[in-house]
Amino acid sequence: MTESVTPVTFPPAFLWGAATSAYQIEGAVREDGRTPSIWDTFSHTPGKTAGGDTGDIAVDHYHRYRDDVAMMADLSLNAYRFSVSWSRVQPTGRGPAVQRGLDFYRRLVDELLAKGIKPAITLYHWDLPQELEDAGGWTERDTAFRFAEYAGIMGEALGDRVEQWITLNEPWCSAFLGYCSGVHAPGRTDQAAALRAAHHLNLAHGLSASALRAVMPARNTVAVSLNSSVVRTVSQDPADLAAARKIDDLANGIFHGPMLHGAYPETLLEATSSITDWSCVQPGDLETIHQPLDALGLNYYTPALVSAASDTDGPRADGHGESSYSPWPGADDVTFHQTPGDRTEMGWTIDPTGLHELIMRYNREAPGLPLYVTENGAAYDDKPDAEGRVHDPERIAYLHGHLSAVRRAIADGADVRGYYLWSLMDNFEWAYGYEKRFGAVYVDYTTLARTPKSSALWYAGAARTGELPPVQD
Ligand code: PNW
Repeated sequence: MTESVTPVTFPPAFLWGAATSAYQIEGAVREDGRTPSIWDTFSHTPGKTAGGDTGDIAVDHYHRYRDDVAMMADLSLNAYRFSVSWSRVQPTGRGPAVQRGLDFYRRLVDELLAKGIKPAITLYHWDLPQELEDAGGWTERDTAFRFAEYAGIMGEALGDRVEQWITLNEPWCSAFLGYCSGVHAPGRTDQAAALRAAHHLNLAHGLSASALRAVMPARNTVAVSLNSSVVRTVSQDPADLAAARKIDDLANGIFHGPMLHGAYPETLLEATSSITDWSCVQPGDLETIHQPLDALGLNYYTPALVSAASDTDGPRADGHGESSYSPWPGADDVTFHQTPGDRTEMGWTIDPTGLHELIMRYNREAPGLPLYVTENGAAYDDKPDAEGRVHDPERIAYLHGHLSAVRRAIADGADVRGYYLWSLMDNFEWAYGYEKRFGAVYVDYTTLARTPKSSALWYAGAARTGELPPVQD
């Protein structure tokens, strides 16, 4: 998998980070005033997650954060992206903040800063307070305003010490896996509701960006992390290109359209017109959403390959989990194909060229906007050997391939400022529970002991030197 023999060197200020999210690692779900989020409810609903796994304990980061930060420092990381559990801070999703909840994040941030690790906060990584879901969740316009209020609370509490802020993580997953295919919380299967949710997430982004800026020092940056699909076609046939356009609109344009250009793509509005009249878009919303961003976060795992013509009897190959409901409203005439090549444990094809393509695309779409890869990584079936060491050469090859693609994009003129490996350590992989291990650090789920895999040591070498260490095959 080594792509070149010359050293692959990165800019000196490059951020070498790792990422996590609150529900996937914290545990302590009933402590210090926290109330259930939609993921507590969902994971405790029989049949929703593999093995009935929940985030009740997860990897107990809430109690082990000090050791976890020390481990990051040992691995030479200079950046860490984590998310805040909204219902720890505002248990009902409204009203005054719970001090003990805020205190946890302040302690975590202070620990990071003391070790020279730059924190990046994601405000929403899918764990909506259950009370807000009971009031309609993201299908309800008011949720966007509640989110802005919460953003203001966080900005006020930590804006003096955290420079990098991310409003939403992968709003596509929240809207379409949560409200359309139902494989994620809250598990609803309603196409019109999902499109409404997408708009309200956009609105939440815009409102929260303003709320943050109103209370934070001007040097701080506000970004969003999109899962930004790379959509390819099996042929250049016009019908296949139209199919790709449809998926690109539903995956990307629906979010970056309003966020970067102040409008939904016309082709999206047309393709979904039999599902919704988009009356949820009220006067002024597009201006609110179209905020100047300070940076854009790209999460990338695998490309999509589509063609026209329905193949509704065949297995769906879009890698979005098991559901008889599609997460693509208005796209029943599109077929997803498996991209050829080696795959990770998720069944996701490994294709670093997709990451290069994606970065160059956003470099064109948003000229001058600094870019970060806010997630990239792979799940493998890792097991400790007799000495307790975990060898994961496949993950090293994956990281080497994708970091080389990032370096190529920088050489081609893209302003990529950092990379956050998903994930720092093995954790609760949503509907897949603890079955899928994305960590650079291995977690023993009996003892919760952490052991850096060989990929973590390899990545530490890159972070230390700013150069990718060689890959031994
Ligand atoms: C992202 N899909 O999730 C999330 O941001 C992480 O929390 C997660 O652990 C990681 O990627 C690995 O899955 C995704 O179906 C989940 O396209 C599903 C999809 C994409 C991203």
